[in-house]
Amino acid sequence: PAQNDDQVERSLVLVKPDGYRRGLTGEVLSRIEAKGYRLAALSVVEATPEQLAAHYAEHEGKPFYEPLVEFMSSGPLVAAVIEGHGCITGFRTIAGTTDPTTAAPGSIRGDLARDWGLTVQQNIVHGSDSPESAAREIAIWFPNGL
Ligand code: RTP
Ligand code: MG
Repeated sequence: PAQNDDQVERSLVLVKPDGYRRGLTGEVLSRIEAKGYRLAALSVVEATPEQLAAHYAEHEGKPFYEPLVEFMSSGPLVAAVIEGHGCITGFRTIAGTTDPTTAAPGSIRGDLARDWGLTVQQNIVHGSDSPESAAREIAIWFPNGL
């Protein structure tokens, strides 16, 4: 059947330092590919303070902002651009809700995120929440283009 090219999206996915440290990068990428999304770019990086300030600008001033930035600076992370029909909403669905405690079984956070003595911020992945966020975030993590 004909596909609607308007729905081909890109989303910025991060495997956060907890996911990378625990060796879950392959599991996350495997779920993305199994779902049918394509990897358009992939990189292991240590986030700079500037990247994190830009990425989390909407949360500046919130009580969890400083611990979040500290956690995101605690080790390497994996940045990826994924591509596919409806992949922005689709990836957030396979990621599960923000809090790993209540994230549905079958989701990345529901299946893999532990919260034993950890905080809600250690939830393995990030995914863009809108086309505007995706464009903004892709420029932050892939400043030289894809
Ligand atoms: P993300 O941006 O990482 O995909 O997650 P999200 O949309 O589900 O959550 P968001 O509200 O954008 O929050 C960004 C990240 O901040 C941490 N967080 N901690 N109450 C808290 O301690 C709290 N709330 C949010 C999480 O790491 C969340 O993913
Ligand atoms: Mg978010």
